[in-house]
Amino acid sequence: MAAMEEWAFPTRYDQDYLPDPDSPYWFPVRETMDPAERDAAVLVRLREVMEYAYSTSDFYKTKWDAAGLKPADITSFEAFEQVPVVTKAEMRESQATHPPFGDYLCCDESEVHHIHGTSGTTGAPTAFALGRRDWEVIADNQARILWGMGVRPGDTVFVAALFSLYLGSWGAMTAAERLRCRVLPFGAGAQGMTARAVTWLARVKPAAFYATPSYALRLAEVAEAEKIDPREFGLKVMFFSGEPGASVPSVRQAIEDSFGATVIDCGTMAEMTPFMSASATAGTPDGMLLWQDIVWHEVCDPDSFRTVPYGSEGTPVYTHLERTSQPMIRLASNDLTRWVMEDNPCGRTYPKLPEGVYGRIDDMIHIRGENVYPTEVDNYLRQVEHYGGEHQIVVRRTGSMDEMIVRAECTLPDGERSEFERSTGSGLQSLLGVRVTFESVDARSLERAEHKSRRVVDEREHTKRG
Ligand code: 8LH
Repeated sequence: MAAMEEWAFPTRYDQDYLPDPDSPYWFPVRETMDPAERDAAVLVRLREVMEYAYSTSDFYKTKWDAAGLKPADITSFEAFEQVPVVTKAEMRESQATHPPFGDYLCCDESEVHHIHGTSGTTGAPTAFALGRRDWEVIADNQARILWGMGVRPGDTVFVAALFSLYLGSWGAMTAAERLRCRVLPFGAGAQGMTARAVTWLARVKPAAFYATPSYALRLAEVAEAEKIDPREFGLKVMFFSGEPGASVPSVRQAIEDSFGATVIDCGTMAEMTPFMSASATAGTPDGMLLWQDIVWHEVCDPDSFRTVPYGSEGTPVYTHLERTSQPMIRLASNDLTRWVMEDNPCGRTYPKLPEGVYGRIDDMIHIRGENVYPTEVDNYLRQVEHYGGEHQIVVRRTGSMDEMIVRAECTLPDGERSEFERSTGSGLQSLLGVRVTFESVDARSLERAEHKSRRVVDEREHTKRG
């Protein structure tokens, strides 16, 4: 086995490197090596990252001292699985007592190059500090993943996501710049911007496009309303992150049909930037591969945080292998997925999430003993004839009973919807195994997402979040 390319910690990549233009891989060795050999190298790296975090942050030192473990103890993955997970609540607490970045900032504040954060709509915001060297490494990591998606130097990359605190847009932009692409940082969210995006896409005809899946569907609707066929944009690759969608079969199909481009799912969490470390490739376009030499991804039992066997479902737990500013070591995602290890058509020897990330544990609707994933409703409705493209799920308690109301748009006139309502309602009920009150509303009457969609309104007191 040849040596792993640029495998050193702290990482510094050659900023002029580009792969052989005919190679599907950026780093052929790291991407296609025997997974057992890669895992052995990762285990050494995990110890190095832990040594670094232990010696540079009170947060990790206190946490691991309390758990009675030292970085030097991490001589096996079984030992690593004993490392307590980091939660978002702990980070919020750390930032409250050590503003603004918390005591898990492992570099000097003068090294901080970008500050991003959570929107703070559901509580105190969290700040993400990204070091100067980390930013460069992130760009390199994600340029490598874009290469895997089939994006090439000289391609125009249209970034249609919020340019603000959100890291998705910036991460896509810096990666495309490193790949020597032309970036069009269009953004999203301002009034009238979607119609302008249609004009720009039709004029510039970019090769690649980045957004949330909901936003791509919204864009297709706006284009169609303006009598422009989104296929005329000539897009080759559309890559998505931020929410489930690109791996939800009917959503993926709707995007592919509208735009005629390859749909790629990617994305972990903003804290985990390079967030594209879970990503499909041009040769393995379905699901997401876990690029284990960039970020160590575990799929774990949500109670014990021990990894579950391949083939099983669990919650992703992430560890940075190359970050030095705010390295996350066993960050609990609270999401749900299933992982497998099989031969990937693209030749990369990474594990895979065949159905992507289905959703967040706390977005799953628990109703009368059943668990309902909002994505199941989305996937079903998109296959129904006369569905108008948007819906809402309301869960409320009436007396002692929980009730689920699905309100979906319908393209038929008001007087002609009884069969649509009857068959869609009963179809949903048998799919989900719970009673559903189904209502239709006019097409285009529900709000469209400019960013991530929020379709569930849970009015029950006991599930309300702070
Ligand atoms: C996803 C996915 C996906 C994210 N499939 N669910 O966009 C990537 C980063 C920048 C991001 O969105 O970070 P943020 O705002 O911290 O949100 C992370 C959550 O978003 C994550 O825990 C998931 O619930 C969701 N998510 N990408 C399904 N491809």
